[in-house]
Amino acid sequence: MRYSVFIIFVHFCFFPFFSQNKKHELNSSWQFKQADSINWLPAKVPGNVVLDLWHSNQIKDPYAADNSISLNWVGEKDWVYKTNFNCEASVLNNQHIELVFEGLDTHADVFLNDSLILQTNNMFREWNVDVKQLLKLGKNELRITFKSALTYGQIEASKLPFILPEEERVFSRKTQFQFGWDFSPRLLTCGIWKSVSLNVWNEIQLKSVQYQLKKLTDTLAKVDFIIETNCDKSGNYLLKVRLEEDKVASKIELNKLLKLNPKKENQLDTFHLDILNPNLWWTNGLGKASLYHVSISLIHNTNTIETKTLAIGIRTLELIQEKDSLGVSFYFKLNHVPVFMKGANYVPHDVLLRSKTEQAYHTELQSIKQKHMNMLRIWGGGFYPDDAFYKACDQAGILVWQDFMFAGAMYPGDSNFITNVREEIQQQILKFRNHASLALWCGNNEIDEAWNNWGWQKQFKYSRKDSTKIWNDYQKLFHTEIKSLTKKLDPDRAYWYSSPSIGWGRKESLTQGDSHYWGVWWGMQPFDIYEKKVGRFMSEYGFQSLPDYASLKKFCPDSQLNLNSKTLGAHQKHTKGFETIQTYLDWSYKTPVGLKNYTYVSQLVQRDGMQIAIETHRRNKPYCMGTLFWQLNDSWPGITWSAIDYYQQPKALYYALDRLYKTHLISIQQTDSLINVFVVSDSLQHLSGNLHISMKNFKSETLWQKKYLCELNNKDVFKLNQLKKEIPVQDAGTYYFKIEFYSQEQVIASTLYFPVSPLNTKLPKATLLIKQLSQTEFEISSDVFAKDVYLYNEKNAIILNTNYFNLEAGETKRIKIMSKLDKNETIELEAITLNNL
Ligand code: BMA
Repeated sequence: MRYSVFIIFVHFCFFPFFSQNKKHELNSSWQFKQADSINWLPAKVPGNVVLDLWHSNQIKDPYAADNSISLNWVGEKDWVYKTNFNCEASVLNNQHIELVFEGLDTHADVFLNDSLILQTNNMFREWNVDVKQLLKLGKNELRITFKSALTYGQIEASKLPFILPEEERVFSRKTQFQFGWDFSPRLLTCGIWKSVSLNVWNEIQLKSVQYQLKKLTDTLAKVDFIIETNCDKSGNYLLKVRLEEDKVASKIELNKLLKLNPKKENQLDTFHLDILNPNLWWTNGLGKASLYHVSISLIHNTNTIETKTLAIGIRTLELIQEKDSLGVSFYFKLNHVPVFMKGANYVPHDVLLRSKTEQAYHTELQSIKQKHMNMLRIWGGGFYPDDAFYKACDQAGILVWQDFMFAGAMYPGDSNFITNVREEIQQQILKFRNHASLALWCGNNEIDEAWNNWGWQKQFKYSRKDSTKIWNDYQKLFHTEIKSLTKKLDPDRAYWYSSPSIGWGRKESLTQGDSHYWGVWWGMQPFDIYEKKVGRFMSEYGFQSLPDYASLKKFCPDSQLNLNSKTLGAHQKHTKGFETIQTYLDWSYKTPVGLKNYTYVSQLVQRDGMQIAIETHRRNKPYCMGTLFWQLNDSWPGITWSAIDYYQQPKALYYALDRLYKTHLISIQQTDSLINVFVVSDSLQHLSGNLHISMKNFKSETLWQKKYLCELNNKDVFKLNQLKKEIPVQDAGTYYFKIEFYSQEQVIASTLYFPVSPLNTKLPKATLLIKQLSQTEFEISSDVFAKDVYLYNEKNAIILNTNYFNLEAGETKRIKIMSKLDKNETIELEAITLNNL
């Protein structure tokens, strides 16, 4: 008896065959210091040096006041992080022990018990070191030195015979916008920005699973799972694949015997599966984003060694670029249906890389879904999103245009740099390629355009030889290396070299490829130029506004709440930002008194501009098949092009998306003699109904009205020309049109249209009545037509179901507070309307 107990003990301690593969996090007890200091301070991992300095009271809140501008020194220094951790026999006895860094920012030397085990140079890569031989039973020390990315950049730049544009940032594979951008401050972090762990395994490891759709008919989806294993020991293993659909009881379970050979790295096995009558994954607005949940387990005898789970969406997606009479098309076909893309550009959620929870991504994507979007573009100057972002997009039916992280600069082409990038790209492809929401890989943001149009050749006085070398390096990276990696590892996904492919100053930018139109803002052209500059796929255009006033108060001391203050100056990163806002504001509005009112009007200006762009792009389908405004969100509390500010407060533009991106849109365009009414439909269904047009004065009395039959075919644009001379003559500043599209007694779409700009609209003073119905519900009405009613509470930032709306005389509108309130919290609403400014 005694003997057998001993045998079992030995077996478990020294031959832990087929035990579960495990991950032990090493995120606790970290300390940090400046390299030449002796004072260690507590550090948080994942995190970075700026956050740690702030939390240790060494620097002031970098988001507040003008504190960020005095933090340059942080990026100039070297920093050290260390932790001690205990290693127990249960860890040490595993055959493979790997130290895994999910993200190190950026130039790091890693020491385990004083041995240099790793040198890193890319914050977008995961690093994995075999530490079995170096780990000790009991106490171990992990120490990481981070060298300044600025110093690194200087050294690398000095090795080249020419200057690369943006040379301080291009040598470091580090998030580029931290070096300073026009929507975000210069704030250079370093540190352990993602989780650290010890991963242990024995005999066999499930390395990756790749999902591939092989064939799709109405009744059958043939899918493959390509399973990659690492194996030390020959043997028979069981692979169990389980697939179940979201909220549907039926499931498929399949087992497969794997015969694996020892020491055969990265063995691939393919698993075929037939799914009968599959439910397809559709984008928001076209159908359900059906997902199948797959779990793949590796089993030996009855022990589960490792399990991987993924959610797959069954769909086909093609990027169609075909020559036509006007140029070359650029649109996506989802399950063989051309889809008009409606969305925005997504910038990093935080310049200080603070982590974001799965729940926060989910809430964000559900809100985006409610705004009828179906695509986001992840901009190439930031960082790759978390897997949780992609999961939330899969669930919400939002496609993702994924840039690789290169923006507005020329990058080196030496073999070390290329090898480093190759590894980064490979890791990102493997990480995201199974997601239904991933639409396209894009090489970079605005590099092709910059090289051809931004005057660098002159500015940097390149010789012919230098110029050829820089351009060849560009082509090597984006036209050869990255392209071939995407083709090899993710063959069914489209690859697009650069967004945009042609700069906005050139006419071809409007006849082919995707287009960034910056004639508005950068070119100072009026908003109605958008009506003329329509490309095949508008992937960037935008206009700035100030954040919500309650948000301004969060980072700006009261004494600084004016446009000329140091604080607001420090939060406006565009050199002519305030001037540009003012110029456009002057074209349509009176400059209001006080910052609160200015904030409000700046948001109306932004919304008006984006409205012209979005409506024009949608009216022009199928010539134009996508509109993504710049930019959805913010990386810090700045004065930027965003639709939602850093504190998650929606701006007027975000609320306006309820109408602008809705499946059916009514849009008006005036000529000298006509009022053209368009009804745009993105629906797959035919719809017939009536279009009611009425002309009303500001007491909301009807001056004229007419009804028209309207037949909307599948994804159609219906156009009606209304002669102006049929309409009673009136001073154009005294009335508005109300247009509604009714089908089966329901209002499918509606809009209000003002024949002249707000500056010339003679709005009467309005008396608004706000009645509180419950803690979160209100009713609001007005004695006369009230334009752009903005409801707010200065002390509490709140989100409402609707805001910046119009109220007709006598109309009562129900308003709901959507933000979470404490049980006994009472919020009073105040209102601004354009009538009373
Ligand atoms: C776009 C982007 C960014 C920039 C924005 C606003 O083109 O690609 O580089 O922040 O313009 O200027």
